[in-house]
Amino acid sequence: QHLSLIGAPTDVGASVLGASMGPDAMRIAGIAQALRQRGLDVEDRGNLVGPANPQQAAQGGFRHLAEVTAWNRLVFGAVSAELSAHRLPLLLGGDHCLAIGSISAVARHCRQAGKRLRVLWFDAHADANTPASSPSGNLHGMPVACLLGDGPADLTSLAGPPALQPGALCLIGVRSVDATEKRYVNDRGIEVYDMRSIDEIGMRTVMTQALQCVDADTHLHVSFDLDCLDPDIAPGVGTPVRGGPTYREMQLCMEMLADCGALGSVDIMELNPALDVRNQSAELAVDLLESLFGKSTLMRA
Ligand code: DIR
Ligand code: MN
Ligand code: MN
Ligand code: MN
Repeated sequence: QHLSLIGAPTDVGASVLGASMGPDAMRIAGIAQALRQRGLDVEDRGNLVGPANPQQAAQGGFRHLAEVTAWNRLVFGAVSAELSAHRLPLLLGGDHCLAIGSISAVARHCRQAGKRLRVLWFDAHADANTPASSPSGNLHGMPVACLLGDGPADLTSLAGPPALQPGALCLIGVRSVDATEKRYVNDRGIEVYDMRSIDEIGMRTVMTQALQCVDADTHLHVSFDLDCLDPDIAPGVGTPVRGGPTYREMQLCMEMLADCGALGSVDIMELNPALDVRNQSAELAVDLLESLFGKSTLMRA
């Protein structure tokens, strides 16, 4: 398997500064070497170069819309290029607004290749605000809505029509949802496994259900916001929320994703080295990615 690392060092969509250092922290944690040890052909494409963070207040419901658009166009181009070359793009964030560009590129690729798209969105948050509902104007709180077609045209139409139908999407690990997001997610019938469902039915059943529709013709995209994890094990994020999945739960989750054999693209987002403790969240991200790409303790039947 051929894999390309794409660094997107920006925090223009976030509330807290520092996610711009995420890609290099994952390199320091040995991401390329770890994945090569899995037998993958890994190319590190380096970091995209986009506009600086102007650190301005919201205008018309958004913060930094022009810069967020510029970054997402860069990500869209870089991810599209890897997919066209039959390489698996692994986007190193950077804040989660960049999933708009990444998943828009994947959606267009799937349309052209006649593949069904399944997106699993791992996050403490629903990321389903619209400009009208956002409490902050931060675009990292809006990518889910933008991908479903609700947001500024610059961001909803990167791939032409909206990237996602509600049925393609599944949110996992959610535990901090604004009242307006609750209604948005509910009205559209989006599949959600919040922390309560993980508690009640367990990660194994959650993943079995989330992957039920995945078949040989499916392109599986994993968009992983590191704040999905419990902050006790992943403190290096801008908006931590207590009560996330444990290390073992997320390992199981990654191993089940590897077993399904449909993985086509990945975002690993919101790592904030300025808030981390000795790069442990970056090292955890690398550890989980190893499992996502097939590392297991034993050979299994
Ligand atoms: C909040 C926080 N719902 C917002 N969202 C975050 O600003 O829209 N997403 N932190 O990762
Ligand atoms: Mn392909
Ligand atoms: Mn989040
Ligand atoms: Mn997010």
